[in-house]
Amino acid sequence: SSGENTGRGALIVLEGLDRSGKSSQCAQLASYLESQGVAVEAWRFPDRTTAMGRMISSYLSCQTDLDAAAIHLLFSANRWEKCSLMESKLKAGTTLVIDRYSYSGVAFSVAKGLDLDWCKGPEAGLPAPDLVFYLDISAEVAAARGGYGGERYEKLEIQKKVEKVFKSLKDTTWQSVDATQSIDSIQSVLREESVKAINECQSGKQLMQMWL
Ligand code: Z5A
Ligand code: MG
Repeated sequence: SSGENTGRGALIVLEGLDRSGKSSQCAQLASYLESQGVAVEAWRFPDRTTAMGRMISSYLSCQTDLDAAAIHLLFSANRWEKCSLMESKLKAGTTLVIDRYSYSGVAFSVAKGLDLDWCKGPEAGLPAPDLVFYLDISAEVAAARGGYGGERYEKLEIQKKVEKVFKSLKDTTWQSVDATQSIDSIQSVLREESVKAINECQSGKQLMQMWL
């Protein structure tokens, strides 16, 4: 063999309020990176396809009710059940672009009244993102975008509280992007910054752990 180490993939997360544009941006970013020859997969949390994911989905669509602490732990467990796969993909050189992560987990539960440190606890030790794009939009402007569906948190009052918590979680991995710009303008920022992050990971930047 050449003895070359091709380096690991980057963990890139998109966060933001409902209707901030995360899903649209994730899909476009992943296909752009792929077109550039990057090994990449687009993921999302909650992953509604697992047994735990189906319980979460039933809760979000208001078909079942759950204690706030119980649903918090389910969202977290839904990330933990994908943890070893996440790590092995990253180690094998695949970049992951993930729609929502631990920040959403904490933001929604704290908005419902749970304690911040308690909420962070079960997230600690998950792979930490190398880069978080926070798609910044006010709850009011987001609400005006086609209106909300019928899921549990799709209400202005809740979204306003979530926005406040999100902003308190900002750390050094975060890049806030003005999400009221055009889809294309936002996408070009995401592309440029993602390529930088991927190069850093390729050249040996260590994978960190969440909130430890
Ligand atoms: N949740 C939680 O409590 N705990 C957790 O740990 C996790 C999640 C992971 C489901 O999430 C709920 O679970 C969520 C948080 C909670 N509840 N809430 N709120 P989800 O990810 O499944 O939610 P979603 O419904 O798929 O995504 P979204 O947040 O509603 O939307 P988005 O992905 O941010 O936006 P989008 O679908 O890309 O775009 C929305 C619309 O805006 C669409 O019509 C676009 O065409 C339009 N759009 C997008 N960008 C623009 C720009 N730049 N300009 C104009 N219009 C735009
Ligand atoms: Mg979405």
